Amino acid sequence: MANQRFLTVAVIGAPNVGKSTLVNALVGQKVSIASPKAQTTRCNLIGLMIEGEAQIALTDTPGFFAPRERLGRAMQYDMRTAIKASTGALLVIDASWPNIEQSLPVLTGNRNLWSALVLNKIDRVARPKLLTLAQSLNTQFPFEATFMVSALKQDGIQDIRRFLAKMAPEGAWLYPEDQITTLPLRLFAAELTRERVYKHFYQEIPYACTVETTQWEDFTFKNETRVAQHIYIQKNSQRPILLGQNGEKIHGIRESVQKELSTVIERKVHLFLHVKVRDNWPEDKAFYDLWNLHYNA
Ligand SMILES: Nc1nc2c(ncn2[C@@H]2O[C@H](COP(=O)(O)OP(=O)(O)OP(=O)(O)O)[C@@H](O)[C@H]2O)c(=O)[nH]1
Ligand SMILES: [Mg+2]
Repeated sequence: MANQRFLTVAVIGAPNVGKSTLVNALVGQKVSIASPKAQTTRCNLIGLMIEGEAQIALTDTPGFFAPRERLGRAMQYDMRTAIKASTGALLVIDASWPNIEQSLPVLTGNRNLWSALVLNKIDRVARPKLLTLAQSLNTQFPFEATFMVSALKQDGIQDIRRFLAKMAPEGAWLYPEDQITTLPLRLFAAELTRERVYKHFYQEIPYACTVETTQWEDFTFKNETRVAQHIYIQKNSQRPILLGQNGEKIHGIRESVQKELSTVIERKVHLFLHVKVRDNWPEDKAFYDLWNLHYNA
């Protein structure tokens, strides 16, 4: 196509403000998992969208927080890498619970990229309060534009898409037209399972768990795929919680992931979940390599 334009944008902000939900809404399909638990996103994930002649690579990033452990440091390092690699940033703020102190310093340290402000979750906030918030933030930082959206209800998303297309400089598309993510399917499948664990075991499990797809076998002639995954937890006492009585909890997760994965890959999926206790997985370099996270960040 003539006049191609290409842009890389980092979607950044505090944990739980709706960055992943926004990326999914912009892409038009789920590419990144979202949950009510803060620190759901563990590494940068690229979602791709096309608007007119522009292809936009949106990097969903882990939220800003002060890390205490190795995994947290790796997550923060990854987020900063995304900012450095991008031409622009969408700074997402939860308008129902704005936490600006955490957000602005990240931008002021990166003056060579433009930023737009996205006030998300407007479905929860009265209009006058939104306008005051937008005004106040714009006096604190020179944003290119301000958007008020509900990523969850897909309200206001088209305005951001049009804006991003306008900001995209001339340049060849880096990805094929029909590609929506750079995340390999086996990693995405593992994320789907982790998302369920975060949603169903809000209190008990999330940070203690990680998921790995250990087997992926396509039976093309039957239009079926066999997927096996390990859910790693850190303590034996977490096992019965995750399994539930007679295994009903883990079966629920299995059914639900199997169904979503079948829809995504358009073939029948047989999913096998195995719960493993490995207390030191957050110190295991193999997990960092799998997700392209920097082990010694
Ligand atoms: N009411 C409302 N809830 C939203 C909206 N956008 C996201 N959420 C919810 O906010 C929670 C966090 O969403 P995520 O997309 O996971 O947030 P995130 O910023 O990616 O979070 P981390 O990856 O943990 O940093 C989820 O429960 C979403 O459903 C919105 O526009 N309105
Ligand atoms: Mg996220």
